[in-house]
Amino acid sequence: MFCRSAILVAIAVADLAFSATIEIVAQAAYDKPDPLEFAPNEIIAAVGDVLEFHFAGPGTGVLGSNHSVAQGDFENPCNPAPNGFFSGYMAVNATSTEADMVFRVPVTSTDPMVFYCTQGTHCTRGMHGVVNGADDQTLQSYRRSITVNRNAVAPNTTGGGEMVPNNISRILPAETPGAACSAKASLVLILVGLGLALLIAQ
Ligand SMILES: [Cu+2]
Repeated sequence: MFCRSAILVAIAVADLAFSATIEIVAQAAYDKPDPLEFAPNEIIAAVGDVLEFHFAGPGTGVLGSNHSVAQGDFENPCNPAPNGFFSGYMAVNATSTEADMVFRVPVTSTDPMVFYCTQGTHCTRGMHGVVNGADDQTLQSYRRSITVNRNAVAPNTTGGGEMVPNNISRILPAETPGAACSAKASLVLILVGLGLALLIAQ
C-alpha cells in the first residue's frame, strides 16, 4: 500500500517546515513617490532557505518592466559583488503580471547580503533589498551610501541561482517512472506528511 514516491513526497513536505521559500517581487508600487522596489526589501533568512525572485510586468500597472536582480556589495552601492548571483534582465510581455520564470537563489550564509536591480537608475532610486541586515550592513545604511542617482553596474555573467518556471508546484516531485502506487494512497501519505510538518513547525 505504501509506495516509495509517496513516502518521498511526505519527506519533502516535512522538509518544507524547516526550509522556507521566500518570495521577493521586483515591482512598481504605484502608491509610492518613486515606485521601483523589491517587496519585501528587508528579509530574515536561514541557511537552507531559498530566495525566490519574481519579476512583475506591465500587466500590474502602467510602467514597463525589464528588471533584474544581482548580488550587491555594501562597500560599493549599485555595483555587483565579486562572484555574486545575477538573473539577467527579465522582460515581461505586456499583458502578464509576472515573468514566466522565477530566479531561485539558495541561502548559504546568514551574513548580511544585499541585492539590487541593475536596470538603469532603478537601484539608486530604491530598487534594492537586504537579507539578514545587521550592524552597519542594513537597508538603511545601504540606502544612505547611495549619494548620486546614476545607472547601476551589472555583472558580466548570469548565474548563482536557478531559473525555473513560475508557479511550479513546490510540493509534488516529478513522476517516478514505473512507480505502481494508487493515487488515493499517495494523497493520504501527503496529508500525513503535511500534518507532521505542521506539528513540527509549531
Ligand atoms: Cu528594476
